[in-house]
Amino acid sequence: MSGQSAVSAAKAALKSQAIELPSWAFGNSGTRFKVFAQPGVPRSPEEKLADAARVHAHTGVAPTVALHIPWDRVDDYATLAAYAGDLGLRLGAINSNVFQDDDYKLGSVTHPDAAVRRKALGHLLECVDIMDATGSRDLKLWFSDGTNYPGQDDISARQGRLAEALSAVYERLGDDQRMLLEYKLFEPAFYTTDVPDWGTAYAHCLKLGPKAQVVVDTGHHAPGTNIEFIVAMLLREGKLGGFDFNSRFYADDDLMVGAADPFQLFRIMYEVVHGGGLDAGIAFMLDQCHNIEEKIPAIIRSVMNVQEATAKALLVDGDALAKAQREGDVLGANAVLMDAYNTDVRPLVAEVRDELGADADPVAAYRSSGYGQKIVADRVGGTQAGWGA
Ligand code: AOS
Ligand code: ZN
Ligand code: ZN
Repeated sequence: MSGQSAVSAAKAALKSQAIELPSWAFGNSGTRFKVFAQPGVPRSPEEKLADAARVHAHTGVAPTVALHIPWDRVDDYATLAAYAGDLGLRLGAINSNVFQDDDYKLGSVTHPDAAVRRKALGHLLECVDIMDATGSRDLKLWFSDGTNYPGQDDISARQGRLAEALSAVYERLGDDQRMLLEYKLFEPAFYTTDVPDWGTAYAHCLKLGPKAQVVVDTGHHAPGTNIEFIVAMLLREGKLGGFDFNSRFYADDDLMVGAADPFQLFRIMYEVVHGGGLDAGIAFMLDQCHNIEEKIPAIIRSVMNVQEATAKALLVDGDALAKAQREGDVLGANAVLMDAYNTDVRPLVAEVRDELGADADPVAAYRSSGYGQKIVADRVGGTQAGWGA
């Protein structure tokens, strides 16, 4: 492809990319040491959607919002979906929560007590009811289930209990719905985690069928893990359902995607682009918490980081790379990738946003919009929604 047509193709692909925002990123969050409350944060799911609409207005590529149940519980989900529609948004993945209840101390769907397992399954099925009302395609499942001590429970039996619950949820899914199974190395369980890695998630999804796919949360791996390899493998097998993007320095830090390691994000997006994943229905979700930084501009920055990494991945000269690889030109092949990574794509993505009717400089546009001051003035009183609220 000539330079000019490569740029046009990249622009077209960037215009159709959709990055999903997590409702909880707009609320207060923190660590187990302290939640630093910020003025102006949303007090309701509707206000979270209003903030998300600002992010979409400025970036042009963030049209969907993931909900977390019960943090975003409302009486009528169809009304909430209609409200999202009025704001120019759609409701995205429904995230279940079987980790914030005293009953789940020893697990949820893998708990040794069948009554607790039934309660957890009831919640997961309720989440599918909510998907029916919101028109959401994806149910995102993350389980905190695991054990802290050797001998605490039967590792294999827990896998059986997990499979049983997943299969009941799978049976309940509609034709156009999917379940996305998220893995995480550890935490809150420290000895065993029931879905600790992509292999475990993949094995369950493979048995379940085509509507079950794996979610790669970029913060859920051991240091040094080659995440792009996992992405390439899952994509080859048709089992990459989505991403929870964020950055980690140490554990599940949930920092802004592309902040800690933009090169890793580029390598991941290169595998997505190369494997045909931009048009494969993959959900490009953020899963972040903005504990000390201002939330809306941080989310705008995160969307831009994903977009810039995607742009660089799209600019990799595939023909030159394939030729260098065929010829065993190790340095040449590496140089092709590095040339794309080292390209300043900021003018390109600014043009894309401009052509989408968004803002060339979204953070500056947000700052000059006065929205930040308005929500601080308007949102006084009431209980501010937050992580875990
Ligand atoms: C937890 O570590 C996971 O990343 C989940 O995606 C979780 O549901 C989300 O982070 C909201 O807390
Ligand atoms: Zn996640
Ligand atoms: Zn996480």
